[in-house]
Amino acid sequence: MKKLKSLWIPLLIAILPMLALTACGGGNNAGSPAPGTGGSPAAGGSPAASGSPAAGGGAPRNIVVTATNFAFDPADIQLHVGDTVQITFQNKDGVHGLAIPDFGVDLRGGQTAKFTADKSGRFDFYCAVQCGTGHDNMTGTINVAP
Ligand SMILES: [Cu+2]
Repeated sequence: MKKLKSLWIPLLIAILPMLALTACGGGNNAGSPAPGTGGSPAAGGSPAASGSPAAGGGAPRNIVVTATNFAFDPADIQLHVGDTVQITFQNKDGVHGLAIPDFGVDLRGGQTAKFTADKSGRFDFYCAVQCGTGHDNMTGTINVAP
């Protein structure tokens, strides 16, 4: 018995550091993506300094239009010339569509489109699905400021 115990202790001493090394290796692998992603915001730091990251970076504005029976929310969208918009259309009540002919947008529920407001003015949008008695009232306006 004494000989067995004396064999186990060196074995444990040999195994424990290996377990510790494995744990450390895993930690290093998990950590390595973080410095990579941390590097890119530093490179793109200048738009933040301008105070308007969305405008400076050219990132699309996300707008969600929700339809109910029988209205759009929002029914009035304010943009500036040059804005790139990612517009998502959702049906909350009923089945409707969103058509913005001036910008080539024609969406059904759950769909997303991207367009650039390349001209100033007031542009109507309306429901693109014959949805019932209130269908003709389902209109909205996009106001693009110069
Ligand atoms: Cu409709």
